[in-house]
Amino acid sequence: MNLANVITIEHHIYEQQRYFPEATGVLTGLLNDMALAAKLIARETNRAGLGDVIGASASINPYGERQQKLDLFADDVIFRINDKNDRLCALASEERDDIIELLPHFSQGRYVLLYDPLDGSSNIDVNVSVGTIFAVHRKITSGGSGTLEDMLQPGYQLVAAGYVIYGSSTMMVYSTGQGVHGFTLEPSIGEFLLSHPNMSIPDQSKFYSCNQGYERSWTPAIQRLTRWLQGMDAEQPRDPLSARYIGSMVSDVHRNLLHGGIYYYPGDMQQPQGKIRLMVEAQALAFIVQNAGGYASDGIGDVLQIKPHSLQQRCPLFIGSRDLVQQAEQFIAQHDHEWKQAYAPYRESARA
Ligand code: P6P
Repeated sequence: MNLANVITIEHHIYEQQRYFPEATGVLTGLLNDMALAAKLIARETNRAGLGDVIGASASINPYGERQQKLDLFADDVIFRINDKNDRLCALASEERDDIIELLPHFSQGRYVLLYDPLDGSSNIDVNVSVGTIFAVHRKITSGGSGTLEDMLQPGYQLVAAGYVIYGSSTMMVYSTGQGVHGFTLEPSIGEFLLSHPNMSIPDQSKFYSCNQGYERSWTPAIQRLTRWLQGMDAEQPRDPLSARYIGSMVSDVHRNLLHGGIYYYPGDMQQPQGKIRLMVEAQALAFIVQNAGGYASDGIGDVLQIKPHSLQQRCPLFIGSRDLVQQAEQFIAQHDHEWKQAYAPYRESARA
C-alpha cells in the first residue's frame, strides 16, 4: 500500500464540502454513515452462507416480491444508523410500503434518504454480487417532519447519490455532483480507500446487459436495439458488443461505467412501466452515471427529468454510454408507438 496515496472516504467526503459554501457538515455525516452501513452489510453478505441470514423471509415487499432475510437486515441497518440524528426528516426504502417517519425529536433534519437496501438479493444464495443504492434530496417543505412532497422530487434535484457493491471486493461509489468517486474496502483496517477517483465512462463501449429470456415479449424497438448491439442490424451496422447480465443491476451498471456499455430493463405491453423503481433505484444510478458522462433514459427521455408521482413508481431504464442510450430512444420513437401510448399513463398520472 502506497501510504502517500491513502485517501479514506471520510477524508474525501469532508474535502467535497468545499464545493458547498452553505455546507454545515450534515451531508458529510450522512454520507459517512452510509459508508458505515455498507461495512455492516458487507460483513453479513460476505458470510451469508455461514449465518442464518441466507434465504427468504416470510414477508413480501411493496412490489409483491418475497423479501430475503438479508434484505430486511440491510434495511434495518440503514434505518437504525439514520434514525437517531438530526440529518434527516424522513426516509423511504424499497422494502417498506410508505414513508419511514422518525421520532419527533429526530425528524427535523434537512434531507430525505431514499434507498434500496439490497438490490439483486435473490443472488445471495448463489454467491453473486449484490448492491445497495441510495439517494439524498433536500427537504423542500416548511413543516417539521418529512412529507411525500419532500420525497417526490425529480432526479435533477438530487443532492447526492451512491451505491455499494458487495462482490469480489466491497466498493462504495458516490457523487455530490462534483464527479463520481469509487472507494474499495480494505478489510484489514475497515476503511474505504479511494481506488477510482473521478470515474468517467469511456467513449468506446464493450458490453450490453439485458435479460434475453424476455425476448418473446420485447417490443419491436427493443428487438431492433438488441440486434443492433449484437452488430446484426443491416441498416445500422456496428461492431458487436459482448453480452453481460448479472441479475444485479448495480454490478451491471458499475461494469458498464468502467468499461462502457448499456444496461436496459425495458417495459413491454404486459408491464409498460417495467420493473425498476424510479425513486429508490433509477434516480440514484442515473445521477451517478450522468455525473460520469453517461446518460439514463426511460426510453422517452432523461430519467432525472421525470416528475415522480408515487414512491412505488416504476420506469423502464436504459443506462450507460450516452450514444447507446440515445440510440435506444431513437428506435423507440421510430418503432414503439403502441408501447408509448401504454406507458404514458404511468409516466404522467398517479398510477404506480
Ligand atoms: P430479472 C434485481 O431484482 C433487479 O431489480 C436488478 O438488480 C436486476 O438487474 C433485475 O432486477 C433482474 O430482474 O427480471 O432479469 O430477473
